[in-house]
Amino acid sequence: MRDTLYVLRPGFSDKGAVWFCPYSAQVIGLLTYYPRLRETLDVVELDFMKPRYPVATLLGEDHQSLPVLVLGAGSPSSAKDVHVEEAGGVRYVSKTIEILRYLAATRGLPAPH
Ligand SMILES: N[C@@H](CCC(=O)N[C@@H](CS)C(=O)NCC(=O)O)C(=O)O
Repeated sequence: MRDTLYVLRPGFSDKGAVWFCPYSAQVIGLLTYYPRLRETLDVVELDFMKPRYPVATLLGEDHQSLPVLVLGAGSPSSAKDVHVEEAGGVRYVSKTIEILRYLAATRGLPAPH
Protein backbone atom coordinates (compact mmCIF):
# COMPACT_ATOMS: atom_id res chain seq x y z
CA MET A 1 0.00 0.00 0.00
CA ARG A 2 1.27 3.46 -0.93
CA ASP A 3 1.12 6.60 1.17
CA THR A 4 -2.18 8.42 0.65
CA LEU A 5 -2.49 12.17 0.89
CA TYR A 6 -5.97 13.42 1.73
CA VAL A 7 -6.61 17.09 0.97
CA LEU A 8 -9.64 19.35 0.86
CA ARG A 9 -11.16 19.91 -2.58
CA PRO A 10 -10.79 23.64 -3.31
CA GLY A 11 -13.85 25.80 -3.68
CA PHE A 12 -15.80 24.48 -0.71
CA SER A 13 -18.60 26.44 0.94
CA ASP A 14 -18.60 27.39 4.63
CA LYS A 15 -20.15 30.27 6.58
CA GLY A 16 -21.76 31.66 3.45
CA ALA A 17 -18.55 31.96 1.44
CA VAL A 18 -16.35 29.85 -0.83
CA TRP A 19 -12.83 28.86 0.25
CA PHE A 20 -9.73 26.81 -0.41
CA CYS A 21 -7.67 25.19 2.33
CA PRO A 22 -4.27 26.93 2.59
CA TYR A 23 -2.75 23.89 4.29
CA SER A 24 -3.84 21.53 1.53
CA ALA A 25 -2.60 24.08 -1.01
CA GLN A 26 0.91 23.95 0.49
CA VAL A 27 1.17 20.21 0.01
CA ILE A 28 -0.34 20.33 -3.48
CA GLY A 29 2.23 23.06 -4.16
CA LEU A 30 5.04 20.64 -3.28
CA LEU A 31 3.60 18.10 -5.74
CA THR A 32 3.59 20.84 -8.37
CA TYR A 33 7.23 21.73 -7.66
CA TYR A 34 8.27 18.07 -7.94
CA PRO A 35 5.98 16.19 -10.35
CA ARG A 36 7.88 12.92 -9.76
CA LEU A 37 6.72 13.08 -6.14
CA ARG A 38 3.14 12.89 -7.41
CA GLU A 39 3.92 9.46 -8.85
CA THR A 40 4.94 8.04 -5.46
CA LEU A 41 1.67 8.49 -3.60
CA ASP A 42 -2.08 8.54 -4.02
CA VAL A 43 -3.89 11.86 -3.68
CA VAL A 44 -7.54 12.00 -2.66
CA GLU A 45 -9.61 15.19 -2.54
CA LEU A 46 -12.40 15.23 0.05
CA ASP A 47 -15.33 17.55 0.64
CA PHE A 48 -15.24 19.98 3.58
CA MET A 49 -18.41 18.62 5.16
CA LYS A 50 -17.91 16.10 7.98
CA PRO A 51 -17.73 13.20 8.44
CA ARG A 52 -14.89 13.13 5.94
CA TYR A 53 -14.85 9.53 4.82
CA PRO A 54 -12.65 7.54 4.59
CA VAL A 55 -10.44 9.57 6.96
CA ALA A 56 -13.12 9.51 9.67
CA THR A 57 -13.21 5.72 9.46
CA LEU A 58 -9.46 5.22 9.18
CA LEU A 59 -8.36 7.61 11.94
CA GLY A 60 -11.52 8.27 13.93
CA GLU A 61 -13.96 11.16 14.03
CA ASP A 62 -11.56 13.25 16.17
CA HIS A 63 -8.88 13.20 13.46
CA GLN A 64 -10.56 14.57 10.33
CA SER A 65 -8.51 17.71 9.91
CA LEU A 66 -7.01 17.93 6.42
CA PRO A 67 -4.52 17.62 4.91
CA VAL A 68 -3.36 14.33 6.36
CA LEU A 69 -0.81 11.85 5.04
CA VAL A 70 -1.74 8.24 5.79
CA LEU A 71 1.35 6.08 5.60
CA GLY A 72 1.55 2.90 3.60
CA ALA A 73 2.50 -0.36 5.29
CA GLY A 74 6.12 -0.27 4.15
CA SER A 75 6.73 3.44 4.72
CA PRO A 76 9.25 4.65 7.30
CA SER A 77 7.88 5.38 10.77
CA SER A 78 10.18 8.31 11.34
CA ALA A 79 11.77 11.26 9.65
CA LYS A 80 13.66 14.20 11.12
CA ASP A 81 11.38 16.60 13.03
CA VAL A 82 8.27 14.64 12.07
CA HIS A 83 5.77 13.23 14.54
CA VAL A 84 4.21 10.10 13.10
CA GLU A 85 0.91 9.49 14.87
CA GLU A 86 -1.08 6.29 15.03
CA ALA A 87 -4.79 5.52 15.36
CA GLY A 88 -6.26 2.04 15.25
CA GLY A 89 -3.07 0.66 13.75
CA VAL A 90 -2.97 3.31 10.99
CA ARG A 91 0.08 5.60 10.94
CA TYR A 92 -0.31 9.17 9.75
CA VAL A 93 1.22 12.66 9.73
CA SER A 94 -1.16 15.55 10.31
CA LYS A 95 0.82 18.77 10.73
CA THR A 96 1.29 20.41 7.36
CA ILE A 97 4.96 21.31 7.83
CA GLU A 98 5.62 17.75 8.97
CA ILE A 99 3.88 16.31 5.90
CA LEU A 100 6.20 18.46 3.79
CA ARG A 101 9.24 17.31 5.79
CA TYR A 102 8.20 13.66 5.61
CA LEU A 103 7.62 13.70 1.86
CA ALA A 104 10.88 15.55 1.24
CA ALA A 105 12.91 13.23 3.47
CA THR A 106 11.45 9.98 2.18
CA ARG A 107 11.58 10.99 -1.51
CA GLY A 108 15.04 12.52 -1.53
CA LEU A 109 13.82 16.08 -2.13
CA PRO A 110 15.11 19.35 -0.70
CA ALA A 111 13.72 20.00 2.78
CA PRO A 112 11.38 22.91 3.57
CA HIS A 113 13.46 25.78 4.97
N1 LIG B 1 -3.02 20.36 10.39
C1 LIG B 1 -2.92 21.71 9.87
C2 LIG B 1 -4.21 22.47 10.05
C3 LIG B 1 -5.21 21.94 9.06
C4 LIG B 1 -6.54 22.64 9.14
O1 LIG B 1 -6.79 23.46 10.05
N2 LIG B 1 -7.40 22.33 8.16
C5 LIG B 1 -8.74 22.85 8.14
C6 LIG B 1 -9.18 23.17 6.74
S1 LIG B 1 -8.25 24.53 6.01
C7 LIG B 1 -9.67 21.78 8.66
O2 LIG B 1 -9.66 20.63 8.21
N3 LIG B 1 -10.49 22.19 9.65
C8 LIG B 1 -11.42 21.29 10.27
C9 LIG B 1 -10.83 20.56 11.42
O3 LIG B 1 -9.68 20.85 11.81
O4 LIG B 1 -11.47 19.68 11.96
C10 LIG B 1 -1.72 22.39 10.51
O5 LIG B 1 -0.65 21.97 10.24
O6 LIG B 1 -1.86 23.35 11.24
